[in-house]
Amino acid sequence: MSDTKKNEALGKGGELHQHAASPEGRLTSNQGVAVSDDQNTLTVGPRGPQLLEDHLLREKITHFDHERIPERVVHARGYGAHGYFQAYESHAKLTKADFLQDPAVQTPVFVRFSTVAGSAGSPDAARDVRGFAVKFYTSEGNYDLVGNNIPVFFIQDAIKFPDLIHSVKPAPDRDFPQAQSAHDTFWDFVSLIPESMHMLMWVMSDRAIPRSFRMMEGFGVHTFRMINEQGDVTLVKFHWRPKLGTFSLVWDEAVVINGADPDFHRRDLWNAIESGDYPEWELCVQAFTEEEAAGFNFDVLDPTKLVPEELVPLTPLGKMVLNRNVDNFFAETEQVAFCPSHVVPGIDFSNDPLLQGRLFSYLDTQLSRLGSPNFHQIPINQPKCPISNFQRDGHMQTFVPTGRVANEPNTLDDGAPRECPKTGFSSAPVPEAGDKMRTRPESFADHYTQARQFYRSMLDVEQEHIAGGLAFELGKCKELKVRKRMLGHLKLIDEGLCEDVSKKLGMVGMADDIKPAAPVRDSEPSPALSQYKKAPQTLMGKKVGLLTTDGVDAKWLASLQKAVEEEGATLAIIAPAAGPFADSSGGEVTPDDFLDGAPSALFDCVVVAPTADDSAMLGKQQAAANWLRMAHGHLKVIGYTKAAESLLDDAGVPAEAGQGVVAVDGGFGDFIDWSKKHRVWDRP
Ligand code: HDD
Repeated sequence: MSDTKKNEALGKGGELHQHAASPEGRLTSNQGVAVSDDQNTLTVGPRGPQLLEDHLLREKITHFDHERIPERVVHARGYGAHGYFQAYESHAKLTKADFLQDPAVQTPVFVRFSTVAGSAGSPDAARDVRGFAVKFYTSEGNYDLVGNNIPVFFIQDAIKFPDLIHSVKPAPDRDFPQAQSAHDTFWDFVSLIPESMHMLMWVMSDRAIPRSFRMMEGFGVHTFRMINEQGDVTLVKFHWRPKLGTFSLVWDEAVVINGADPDFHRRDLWNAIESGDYPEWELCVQAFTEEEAAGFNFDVLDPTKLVPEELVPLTPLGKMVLNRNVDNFFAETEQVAFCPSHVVPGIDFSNDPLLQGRLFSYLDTQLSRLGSPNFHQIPINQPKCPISNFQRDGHMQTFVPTGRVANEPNTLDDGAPRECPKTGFSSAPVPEAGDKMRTRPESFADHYTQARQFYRSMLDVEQEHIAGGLAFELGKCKELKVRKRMLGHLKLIDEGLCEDVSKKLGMVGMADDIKPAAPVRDSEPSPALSQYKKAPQTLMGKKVGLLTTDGVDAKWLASLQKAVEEEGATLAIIAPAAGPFADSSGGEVTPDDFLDGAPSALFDCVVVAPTADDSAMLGKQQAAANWLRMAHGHLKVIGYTKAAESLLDDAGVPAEAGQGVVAVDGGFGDFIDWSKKHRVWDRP
């Protein structure tokens, strides 16, 4: 029997690997032997030494000792979920890829979001790029779109990747700082490679501190090829657009969240899926021809450049919905193995030198991380279509191929798999010729024009955040030469930006004089690059924090709950203490959290509604006053009841309706309208 038949016989999608629980609920060893006592080791007498013969102890402890596998060398901290992708219509004109043909077909997907620099236990809200990796289990095999939430990258050639990552990871001598680029080695390195300037603008912007995985865009970064049935080739850039819009934290809020809830992003995703509020993204492409690309004033093979949407608009292909949390984090999220080289017929690579290097790196890393060339047999990695070939053996082989033939071609086994020249994967027949060389194309030399375009396309507040991010990070660099070099680059990007950061660092006029390799050009701003210019006014998917106390008006509470839910948001009730309390009608209210455990940083907007007595009492407590002050400082919309006025006074928070601090006794309309703006950006 071939591998295929064997797999079909045993079931697919991993079912064959699920170990059956014993019907009687028996606890067994790994050999299936029932265990009579799992509390006590085998000893000589009640107080005597343990016996080596205790095979149950040895099996259990040995397995435990080997539970960990190497964490990912980058993107170690991540969180995944299952779902499906569905095309809106047939995209046969663009590609023959089967999962993009039939709008009736739902293709299963597994998605893993991640941070890049931190180790597996690092906090979620670190300032960092976010990974956005999608595995499509298509009928023609697995397709992995391994992208980020930022459309460009730091480097142009994969040979620099180990240097980049070594520079951002904790310094090898002292092993800190963790999950941060705010240190000398990183800024020393990037300031020596001007190609990183565009990406640095993105990483210092709000994009690097997303509010939620659900509110993040995703990008394939590189230019890829799509090939249709007729063999026509189109160049494409992939985009994921979140249904909820793209939103971010502010830096000070992120710092608080990292302490209060290091699992902020994974908890948010898990909760949303558990409650049936399924996150959704639209997959789009920018599609263009080789001829069009030749006319752009940047090279589409350069991964430090993006194609402005004003130049090539997005074509929506379909939607992705995440609707199932994993059953087991290790088995699924930790063992999932993405490789940009996993493509299906109809999708192909370009010569982007960063992509070409990635095609090698990922397969290689899975071998060290998962320990075997059979990692595709792990249920989360198994295609949901038949696998049939003559690759054999290796560590942890779990398939049981039968028959005497393991070579192709052969005439001995009729059931043996054969090539499919017409339908199998084939590369776009692109002519290539040239001398062997180690060089960087001239067309990759302009490192500042798109960095400038990005910065100048931002709203004032977004520009302030970029300057703030840069000042924070460079301020952590102890080497003045590194700061000066970076200021020199900033001067080339935008003189105003350089001045802002120089002032914050107390280093005005100290920027190095840097000569760009190619002239820096002014381009039209691209409004599509600004997160908040295009942000939808919505509360969908957001979280409203209510600070209230014993005796809260039951009717009022129910109507707040209703108003929040009608907007697709959730209400979290925060009380001075963690235990249940009574509302005005004597009904029991169980708070979701309590003051000491849930700073207002965890919510998108807040309402304060203590009873009059409690308002006075809370006003004297630092925790309550801070809760409000912090919400105000983080530019959040604050709703308050009449009884809360003294608390606002005590906290020093002015009750100014024009500044998004609104009364909610008479209804929630104003509060909801303000909250939909996400933040009160012009609050002093
Ligand atoms: Fe990478 C993981 C995304 C450049 C080498 N990368 C990894 C993951 C994402 C990306 C999302 C996590 C996948 C998961 O959740 O398991 N990487 C990118 C993007 C890049 C990029 C968008 C540039 C456009 N990466 C890149 C280069 C190299 C690597 C240039 C090496 C030459 N990346 C890796 C890796 C990782 C990885 C070492 C670590 C764990 C893994 O692959 O499975 O091979």
